[in-house]
Amino acid sequence: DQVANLRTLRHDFSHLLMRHRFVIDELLTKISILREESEHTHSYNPIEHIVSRVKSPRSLLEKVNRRQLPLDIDVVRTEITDIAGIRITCSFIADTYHVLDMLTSQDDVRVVEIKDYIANPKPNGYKSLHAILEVPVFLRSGPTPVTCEVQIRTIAMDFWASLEHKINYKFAGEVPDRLLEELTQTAEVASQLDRRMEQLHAEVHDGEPDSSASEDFDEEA
Ligand code: 0O2
Repeated sequence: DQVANLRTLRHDFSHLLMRHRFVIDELLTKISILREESEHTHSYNPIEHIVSRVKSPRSLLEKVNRRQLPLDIDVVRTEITDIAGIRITCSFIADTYHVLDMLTSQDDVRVVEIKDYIANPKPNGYKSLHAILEVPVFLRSGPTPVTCEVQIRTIAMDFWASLEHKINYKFAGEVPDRLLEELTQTAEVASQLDRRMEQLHAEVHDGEPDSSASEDFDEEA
């Protein structure tokens, strides 16, 4: 009986992960349409690159344990909203808000939550726009809403966040104070860079289409 229960649980969890792969596919299609249409209409591509991941079973279980949730598929599905994750990197701050707007104004996209860490950075200096979106995935049983965490940030924010993540990992969360301080200062330098690059861009391209867009390299999602 216990073995049968375990099998069902395992089957349900792998189905859950599969649904989250599907929601990523749905959202990547939407993002790629927006990107191509922007390029076609405005000769401007607001997106630099996109990466996506589905949480590994191990890190999902770790999070379930950390949050002290029961191993119940419905609880996990509703409580853990970042099983699917997409990270979009843009050149400029204005682009991050623009991309978020374009995505969230679509009829079949429901906004569960938005956290604006660009306007309100975390104390360590972390900046990014986070949106928990719910999108229908069309399964054999019919449309099924599935959530995905979309993080949108500039190249400078992404550079900072990936280094900070590596440093945290290296020190297993116990980062020496001196490094923490240095990191918070570099976050400010990254913000200055963003502001200055945006000003420079506005000065050079004031109202004029970006003709370099068509020369971009292809990127992988
Ligand atoms: P991974 O491996 O990237 O998925 P929760 O999602 O419940 O754990 P919270 O605070 O409600 O936590 O969510 P929040 O603030 O929206 O942040 C979730 C994700 O944002 C993290 O996912 C990171 O990807 C990123 N993030 C948030 N804060 C920081 C930060 O200070 N530095 C860096 N580098 N990234 C951050 P995970 O699950 O932690 O990791």
